[in-house]
Amino acid sequence: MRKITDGAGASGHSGMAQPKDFLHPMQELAREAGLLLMSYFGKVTIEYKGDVDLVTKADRASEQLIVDRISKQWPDHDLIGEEGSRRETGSDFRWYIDPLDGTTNFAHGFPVFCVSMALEHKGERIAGVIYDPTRDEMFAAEKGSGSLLNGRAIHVSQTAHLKESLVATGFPSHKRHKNPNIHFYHQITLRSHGVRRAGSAALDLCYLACGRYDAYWEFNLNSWDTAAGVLLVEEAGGKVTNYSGGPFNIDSREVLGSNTLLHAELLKEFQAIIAGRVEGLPSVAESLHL
Ligand code: 2AM
Ligand code: CA
Repeated sequence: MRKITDGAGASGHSGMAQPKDFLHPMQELAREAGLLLMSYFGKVTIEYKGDVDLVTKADRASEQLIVDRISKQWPDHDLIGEEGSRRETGSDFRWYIDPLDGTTNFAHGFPVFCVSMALEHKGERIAGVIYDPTRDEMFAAEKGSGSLLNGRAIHVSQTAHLKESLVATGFPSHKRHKNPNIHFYHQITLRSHGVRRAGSAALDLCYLACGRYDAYWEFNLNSWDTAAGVLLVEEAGGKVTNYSGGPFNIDSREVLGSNTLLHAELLKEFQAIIAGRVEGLPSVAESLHL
């Protein structure tokens, strides 16, 4: 097991920094933020950040809590949070914080949302934690050490064919007219057991990591949506790339994850959809036998 030091535990003998486990404090913080979200759940006041991009008091309170704790414990670490928190000092460490992933669900009382946090060291994501307070499910991964759900190792599914798979995707809450995902949704629905769109990218990635889903894709996500979840999938034996099979990049507008076994088949389907080789939709009149 390889652990990364934050330099806080320098040894008197060797002068070498001692390994420091970030996962434990990260999980404690995610749980605390998740419980804070629950105290607002069902009684939120909705504001509008953009077009129909909902933001609630809970998003801001959760981010404030997380940023305050990180700043106290690791004052020299950089961070980026969905609700606008930024610290960019050139530190080797950088946090990605999504204080409430699934805000639209949360605002409507639909219990699919979570807290997501990842920690990067010298450009490599080394730890990620996602906590779903509605089910008390704590997903955690450390680079090189596997993924856990409530302390137990998790693995991606063994489903080997798209036609036997359950897949997930998501749609953004604004600029919906320009999102091409409905075409992918249609085609993959025709070729699988179904495509779910539950509204939290971070939880979608967790569910892929623990085998509830066999694959997942989405357009136009931000770094805080994917940073922890992608590590969870990879550490659980899954694969995450862009739509051409190239390496996933944290700033990429494309994320395609699978249980590894399905990846080649999915990439083939995606290339066909991008090239326009698709099954057309019957007209409404045709479907209704009018
Ligand atoms: P949020 O709930 O934190 O906003 C929905 O499938 C996923 O997309 C959620 O994880 C959601 O995160 C994210 N999302 C919602 N609106 C978005 C937008 N306009 N751009 C990018 N991601 C968005
Ligand atoms: Ca988010």
